[in-house]
Amino acid sequence: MTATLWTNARVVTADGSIDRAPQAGALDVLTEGGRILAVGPGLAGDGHRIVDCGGRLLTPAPVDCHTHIVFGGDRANEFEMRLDGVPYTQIAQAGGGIKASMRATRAMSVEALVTASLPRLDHLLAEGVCTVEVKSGYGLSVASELTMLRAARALGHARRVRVCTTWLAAHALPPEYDGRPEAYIAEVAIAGLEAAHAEGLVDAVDSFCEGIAFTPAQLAPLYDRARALGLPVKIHSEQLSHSGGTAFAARYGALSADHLEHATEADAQAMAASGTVAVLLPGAFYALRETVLPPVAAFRAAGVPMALATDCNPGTSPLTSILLAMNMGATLFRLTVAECLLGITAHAARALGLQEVTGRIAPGLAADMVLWNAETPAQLVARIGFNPLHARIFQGEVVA
Ligand code: DI6
Ligand code: FE
Repeated sequence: MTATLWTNARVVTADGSIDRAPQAGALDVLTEGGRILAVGPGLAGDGHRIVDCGGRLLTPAPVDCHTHIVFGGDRANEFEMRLDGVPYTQIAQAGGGIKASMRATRAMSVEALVTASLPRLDHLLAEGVCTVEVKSGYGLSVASELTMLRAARALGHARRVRVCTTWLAAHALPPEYDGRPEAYIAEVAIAGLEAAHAEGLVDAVDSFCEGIAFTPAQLAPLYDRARALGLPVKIHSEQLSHSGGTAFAARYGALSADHLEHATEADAQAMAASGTVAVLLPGAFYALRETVLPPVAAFRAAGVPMALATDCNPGTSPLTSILLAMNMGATLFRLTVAECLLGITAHAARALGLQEVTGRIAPGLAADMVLWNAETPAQLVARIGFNPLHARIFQGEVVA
C-alpha cells in the first residue's frame, strides 16, 4: 500500500489549541489505508504519493453530530404560521410539528425515505461532512421507527460517509397513546429499541425531554434499558424550558446533552462530572427566534466541551449547512472561532463517542479531512452562505 503525503497545507489538527494563522508547510500529514499515520514537519520519504495542497487550509472533516435528516413531507406551512405569530408549542399541540412529520413519514418505505433524504445529506457532504448522526423519531411506532433507521443505514451505503444512528422514539407521543406516555415508552420506545438493537440499527439512544414531550421520570425506564443493552445515551434537554433532562442524562453518563438554552450552572457542573458534551444547535435557536442563550460561560468555566450541529429537521431547524451552524454559533452564541471549529470536529466526534475514530488530524484516526480554499479558520466561520470547499477527503481518498 502506498502512503500519501499531504504537503504544503495550513494544517489545523483540532488536537489541541487552534492556531489563528497556521503556516503553509509547517506540518505534513501522512496517510495510508484510510488512516492517518503521522503528523509533523518534514515527513517526506521514499515512495510516498505526494499531494501538494497549494497552501490551502486542511482541517479534520466536519462531523454533524445531531441531525434528523430522515423524514417525510415538508413543514414550510408551519414556517408561515409562525410568521403569522402562532408559536411552535401551539402548532405542536394542535397536531402539527413532530406529529405532522410523523404522518408523512409513516406513509413511506425505506427506499422512499432514502430518496427524500439524499438531497439533504448531499448538502452536508458538499461542505465536507464525513460523519453524520441520524435520528429516528418521526415514525413513533415500532415499525416506522425501524424503517427510519434502516433508511439511515442505507444512506451510509449510498454515499461515502460514516452514519451514526440514534434511536429517538421518545420524541413525541403519537395520538394513539394520548394520555398514556408510560405505555408508549414501554410498548414502542423500549420494545422497539430491543428490536432495532437486535438488527444492529442503534448506535445511541436519545429522547426529547420537554414540557411538550417527556419527563425524566417517564424516560427513566428507557434509559435503564439502554444501559442494560450497553448502548450510550444522549438527550434533547432544556430547549424551551428547564425540565431537568440534563442532570437526569448526566446520571447515565450521557455522551451529550443537546440544545441547553435553559440549562443552569448546576447542569454544567453535572455535565462536567459525567464527561457529557454540550451540543449547541443555533439553527433551532434562530428559526424559533429564541431569546434565552445557552450558558456558554458556565460551560467554559466547568470545562464542558461544546459541539455545534445543524439539528437539520423539517420544523425547527431546516438547516443543511454545517458552516452556517458555525457562523451562527459565533454570531448568536458568541463562541470563538476556535470553539466553532472544535465544535464541528473534535468535540462533535466526542458527542458521538467517536473521539478515537475521527474529528482530529492525529495518528491512528481515520483520514477524514477537508481542504478549503481558505488560509485561516476565521475565514471558514465569518462568511455566510459561501462554500469554500476544495476537496473532501474520506478515509484518505478525495471523494468530492
Ligand atoms: N427538538 C427540536 O428542535 C426538534 N426535535 C427536538 O427534539 C423539533 C423537531 C420538529 O419540530 O420536527
Ligand atoms: Fe433535534
